[in-house]
Amino acid sequence: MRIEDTDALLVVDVQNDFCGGGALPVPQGEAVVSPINRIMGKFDHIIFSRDWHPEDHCSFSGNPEFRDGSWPPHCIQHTPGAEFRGDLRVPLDAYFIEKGTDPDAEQYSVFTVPGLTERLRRRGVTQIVIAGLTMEYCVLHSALDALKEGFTVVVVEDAVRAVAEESGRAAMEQMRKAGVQFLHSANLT
Ligand code: VGL
Ligand code: ZN
Repeated sequence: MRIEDTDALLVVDVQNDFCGGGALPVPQGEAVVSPINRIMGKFDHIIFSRDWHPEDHCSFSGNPEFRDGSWPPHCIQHTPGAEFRGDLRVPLDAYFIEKGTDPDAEQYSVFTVPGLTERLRRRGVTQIVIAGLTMEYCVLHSALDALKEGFTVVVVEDAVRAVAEESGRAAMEQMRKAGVQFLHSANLT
């Protein structure tokens, strides 16, 4: 696929906590960095999201004073775990989104942050190319919402990783059925 100026690259949650040594490590999470760094320069529009939780976020488990969520505390605002993975290229003129900031809402999708669709439309973006973490949560929900917002969606198959193999495969199937196209980074030119 030839990348056009109507394409935007969405880099989802490539943060320390989702990589080796982090609080919620995804198997081979850090492996998404090199394909993302490689394709980034081809895009006119780049969006980076971060999972950016308050320390009492409803998705956290383990601390009885907290709620009973399903995740170990991760990506807490202003902690090293919430920073971008160090070897990820992050151009300063990109657009940055922080999600998961409401203590009472999960907010897996980047489209839960107001204004993103309008911002992209104003710049003539019609297609969103997604890479990052994690396949069955933030990538899945962002991809499905992007379709709902009227964008076409491509997922870079070698630049995403799942929390677990089986749920990752199911998410891929769900996205395919919804109309998401999967492409290898080598086929983006
Ligand atoms: C995510 C689990 C918990 C994600 C966020 O970014 O996909 N996964 N919070
Ligand atoms: Zn989270």
